[in-house]
Amino acid sequence: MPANLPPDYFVEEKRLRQAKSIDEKIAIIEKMIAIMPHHKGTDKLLASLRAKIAKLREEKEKRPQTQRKFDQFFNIKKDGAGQVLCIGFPNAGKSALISALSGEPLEVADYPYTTRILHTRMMRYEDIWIQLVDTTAIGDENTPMWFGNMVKKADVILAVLALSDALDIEYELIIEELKRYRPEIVRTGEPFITAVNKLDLIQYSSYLDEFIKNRGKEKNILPVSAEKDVNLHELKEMIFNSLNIARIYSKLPGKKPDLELPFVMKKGGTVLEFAEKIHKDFLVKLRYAKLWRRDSYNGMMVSKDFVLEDKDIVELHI
Ligand SMILES: Nc1nc2c(ncn2[C@@H]2O[C@H](COP(=O)(O)OP(=O)(O)OP(=O)(O)O)[C@@H](O)[C@H]2O)c(=O)[nH]1
Ligand SMILES: [Mg+2]
Repeated sequence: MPANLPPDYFVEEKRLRQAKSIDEKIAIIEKMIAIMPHHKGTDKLLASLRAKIAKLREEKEKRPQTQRKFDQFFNIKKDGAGQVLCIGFPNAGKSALISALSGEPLEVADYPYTTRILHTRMMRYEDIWIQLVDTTAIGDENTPMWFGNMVKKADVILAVLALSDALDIEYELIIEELKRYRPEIVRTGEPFITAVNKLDLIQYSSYLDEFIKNRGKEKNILPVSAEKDVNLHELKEMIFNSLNIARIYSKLPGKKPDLELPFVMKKGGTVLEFAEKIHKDFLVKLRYAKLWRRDSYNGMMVSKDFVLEDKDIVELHI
């Protein structure tokens, strides 16, 4: 028996093909079921439409878990004083470098595309922790899953290049990729660092000299060796400076300051912004603060809009 479907049905069918969300799809199929004539000739069609709805509902149930898995693998939540996204071509030594900086091992191997998902390690810098994110190499099939999103939100981007005769061209390619999501990346003041790893491969020294000569002025460029532990402390310092943060220590009247656990804020923040971090009530109650700063302030009274610097000690008064 022919189904004799009305034109409306086909309109909905077309809409279904263009629908994006699961809810939208279910609503359209329900409408199709309502529109279609119900008789023996449409039994099969009806059954298949109902099966489609059931499948979509099932998919919807599963979604949150899938989303969680995706986030866990490719969309890393920030932690610590800032997030450093480490990017580069296969075998550059991203994982080796992050392992060395954090003291927590990651899988390192001499074949390309060893790292298949994003991993995080916490790096200690003086009295704070900084989050380092190890990534899948540029060119890995998983890289499009995280690249744009993570590049946009990173507090610092750390490009890792292996010392080789392709240094200059690889640097160019990385900049091109980054510019798609952070067009300002080549500007000074943007949090961007280039680590030229495998400094120990001395057969390529001349390429490094040339690279530094041509690019040295552009950005924070630092030759390092993850394996031989060269310039890793300098790299940590560069990362900290690029984060552009200030550590502020709070002090209670009549007590010693708490030098164990600094509050971390963006550089250029005021006394009031610091107070607000401690408790939102301070926003209205704060009257003034006293400040200790090496070599200059020694418990001097400062106003709410006073700009704080790294390692300031602050006593809030309400
Ligand atoms: N000579 C030398 N080799 C290094 C250095 N750092 C890493 N390697 C070696 O380079 C190879 C690749 O290191 P990985 O850390 O796995 O590189 P990756 O950038 O994470 O690579 P993918 O995960 O594939 O993108 C390994 O064989 C490391 O032992 C270094 O400073 N000097
Ligand atoms: Mg790796």
